[in-house]
Amino acid sequence: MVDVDAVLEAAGLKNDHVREYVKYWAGITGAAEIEVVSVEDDARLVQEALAAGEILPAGEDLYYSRSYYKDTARSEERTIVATNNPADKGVYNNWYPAAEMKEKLTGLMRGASAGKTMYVIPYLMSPPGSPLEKYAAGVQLTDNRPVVLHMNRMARVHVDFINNLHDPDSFVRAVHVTGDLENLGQGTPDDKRYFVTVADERMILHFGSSYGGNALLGKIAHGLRQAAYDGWASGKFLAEQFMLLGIVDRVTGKKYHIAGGFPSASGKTNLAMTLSPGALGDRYYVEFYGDDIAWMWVGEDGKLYGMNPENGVFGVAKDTNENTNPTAVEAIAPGTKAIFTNVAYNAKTNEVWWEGRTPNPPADLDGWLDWKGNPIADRSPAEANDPWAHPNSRFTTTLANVPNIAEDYNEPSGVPIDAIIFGGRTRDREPLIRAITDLAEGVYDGLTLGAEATFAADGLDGQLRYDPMSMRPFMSYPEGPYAAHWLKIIGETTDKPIFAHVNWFQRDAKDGHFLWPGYRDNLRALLWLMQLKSGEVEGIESPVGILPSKDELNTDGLEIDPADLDELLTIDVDRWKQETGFRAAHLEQFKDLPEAIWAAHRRVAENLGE
Ligand code: GTP
Ligand code: SPV
Ligand code: MN
Repeated sequence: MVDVDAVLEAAGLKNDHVREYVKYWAGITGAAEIEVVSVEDDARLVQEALAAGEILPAGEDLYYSRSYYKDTARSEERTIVATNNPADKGVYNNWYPAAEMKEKLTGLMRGASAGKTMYVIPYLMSPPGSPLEKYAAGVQLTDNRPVVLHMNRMARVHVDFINNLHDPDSFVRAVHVTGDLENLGQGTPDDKRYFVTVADERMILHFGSSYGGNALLGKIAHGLRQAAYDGWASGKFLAEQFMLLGIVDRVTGKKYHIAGGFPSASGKTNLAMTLSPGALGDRYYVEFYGDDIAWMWVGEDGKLYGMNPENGVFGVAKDTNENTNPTAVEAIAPGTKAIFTNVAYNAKTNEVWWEGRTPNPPADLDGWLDWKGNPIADRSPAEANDPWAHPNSRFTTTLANVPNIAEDYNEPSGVPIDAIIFGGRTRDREPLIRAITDLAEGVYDGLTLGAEATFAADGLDGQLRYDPMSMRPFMSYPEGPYAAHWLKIIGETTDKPIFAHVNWFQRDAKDGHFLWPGYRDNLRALLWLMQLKSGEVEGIESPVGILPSKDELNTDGLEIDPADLDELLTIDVDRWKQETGFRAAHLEQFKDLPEAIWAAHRRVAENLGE
């Protein structure tokens, strides 16, 4: 048994509550060694991981990692929120009693790190000094070195963050045990993976994965599930799966900030990293704050403030290239210490590749391995069309590497939020943008956000898979109180953000092409929204919000078929009436939904002539 006290003392870890916590779980997991990590240790840990073959070189200060082939994405079915209060059960949070889950996870973790090093990662999910700092401190324990390397990039990692806590007992206890990945029965009735947030005890227990949100516990387990619960329990803030960006107008000198929720893999990273379309580039400049999580609170001046609790980007690799996302390409260039996971790798040249990186895959197959590590050159004809990279393969890089990172991204004050936008993948009905000025109607719109039903989700034609506020997989408390908490927080502002629903994914009914070019041109819709808010344009009232008139939308240099633009800026009332019925059924699932939300629903239905 390791002398935990001696190791923690030598590492300068002074917090007695942290010491007790580490000792307890070191005992349960049976780890052979304990090591406290600060970000300064990264270079050494990288060398150790390279020497052990856990990561591979991928160019100058770039690294490649591969996860077990049955462990390549966040698992929604195995994710649980547990508390001591059965009233915390919601429709989406997969609630279980805390005592049952703690016992279950303790059993699974017992002895499961035997022979391994348990890394102690003190972290902060906020800029130091933030008004929400007390909700941001955590200590992750993990028996997996590549997970440590990812945490060093995604969170602020330093022993000082938990030595100097205002309340030394107020930190999230986040235990990650990898488990025997080859024997966990992933996807079978005997699945042994459990990803549990014991929200009212601020404890996270994840067993059975080394990938992404399952293993980097600062990110969605703490940054979203735990923080959303804390924000509600304290009545002080919102924690949402939102991107956060700034728009600088070089002519007027004004700066706007927009936060927005799009379901996973629906364009948050791309929007937050976007550059202005060429013709507008002299005037407008987009600044990156965050691409996956925003915490929002009301400032003393009555404005809504927001900040990105993360310190890095865990971005979808697929289709990332110089045209779609040049900023991302720069953020993962040689020298950035970025880590690529589950993309294709060339063992001879150390290059990486993924679908959409270049129009065609490398012609010379020599040395190329697919994401599972199998040589591409040895593929059978039946495998010839399999992707080289996993569709959910990702890159990990720190915020400081993003070329358009906002100068003030690390400021504890956060930034005032002018607008909150929602957007999903919707092939019809949803126009390019519709603005909503009423608070309850804005919250109602977020609660009815959805993305198209795919082959995986059974649904009626035209019906969405609803993903309220893009939080469906991260919801930690019931939906009725969630809506009430939104109304309360934004209701406390004296300078309200404007709401809007955006859709970059509308398609032509006949040939299926995207009506809107998307990517950089998305800025045009956001600029109109800022002009509407400041009264520079009026827009056109529709039953479901205010739409831009064709003259108001800045189309300088935009290449679009005028008929497509017409369609993007009109409302299909019949489809909307059908949607209203689906929405009522969706909202009826939620207990204690505030009357203000139902009233908003009825107003929209009446506007449509229902
Ligand atoms: P998570 O990290 O999973 O939460 O996802 P995200 O919302 O950050 O998604 P991301 O920005 O990585 O986008 C996912 C996919 O959407 C990528 O394949 C993009 O190429 C595609 N995409 C993003 N923006 C647009 C757009 O404006 N138009 C079109 N057609 N596709 C887009
Ligand atoms: C998502 O799935 O929405 C992500 C990736 O952002 S993960 O961190 O794995 O949840
Ligand atoms: Mn996400």
